[in-house]
Amino acid sequence: MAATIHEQELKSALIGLPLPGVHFYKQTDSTNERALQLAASYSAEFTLVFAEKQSAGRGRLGRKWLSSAGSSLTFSLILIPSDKEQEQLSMFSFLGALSVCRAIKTVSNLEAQVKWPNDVLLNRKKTAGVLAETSWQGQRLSALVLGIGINLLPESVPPDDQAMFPATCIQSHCALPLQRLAFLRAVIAALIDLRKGILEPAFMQEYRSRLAFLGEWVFLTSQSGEVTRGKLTGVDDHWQLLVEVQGGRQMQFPCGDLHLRPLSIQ
Ligand code: BT5
Repeated sequence: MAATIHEQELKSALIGLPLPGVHFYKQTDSTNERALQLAASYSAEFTLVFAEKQSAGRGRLGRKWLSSAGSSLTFSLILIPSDKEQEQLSMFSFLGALSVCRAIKTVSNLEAQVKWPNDVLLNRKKTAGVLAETSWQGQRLSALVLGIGINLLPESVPPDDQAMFPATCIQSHCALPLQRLAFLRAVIAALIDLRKGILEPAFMQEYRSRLAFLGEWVFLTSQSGEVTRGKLTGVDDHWQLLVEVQGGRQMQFPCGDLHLRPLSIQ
């Protein structure tokens, strides 16, 4: 039986990180929901909302995120994008995914990849997901909530029939036993560091270097069910996915309501 975390352990594990507030829930519906509620009245960058258990964890487009107390990590951070950053809010989802990749490298020396736009993969299977949601005061963006769900230990991996893409957990790929709080700290530390350079070319470069399925044939399925098939060739300077379709034509896809799947994974 995986050990659950208590509030004091969480706070002790994060000492020294510049977090203005740490909100712990033994159980809640969704840390994104709690963080959005918090942000509606008060927002300070890097406020953390952590839950040991979520009863209504959510993914993008109303999908569900499944997690398991004691073996997953589910948390949200409040971020305050600058005016310039607000021009490209999708960068923040990439920030979440890259932070998990960096933490995986730090803690286990494994090279994770990102399935565009923001799923973290190990050995071509999903081990973490990111959900960015915004909080508005009238026309003004007051905060962005970055929710991250990580499958750390084997109990966190959902059954095959509940995951639309093959799933895995980090522990399955490394021999050393993983500590959940140490891993959480590594993700948040990476995020704080990467956040500083989010508008710099190096940030995009790091994202590109982790892009999964590069050069492979992929399917892109839109919300309406429209399917595009082509070869994934990269990400352009506006964070759009580049896919070469039949006849050599290059198509661009903005970060949005698309589902990507390589032809090799049916
Ligand atoms: C995501 O959505 O991957 C974003 C997940 C974000 C979860 C965090 S947990 C903390 C915070 N609070 C929340 O309520 N949410 C955030 P998406 O790309 O739409 O993927 C969702 C799909 O992944 C589901 O429809 C399932 O098929 C699959 N899935 C669900 N749970 C999974 C898991 N633990 N591991 C792998 N795949 C999963």
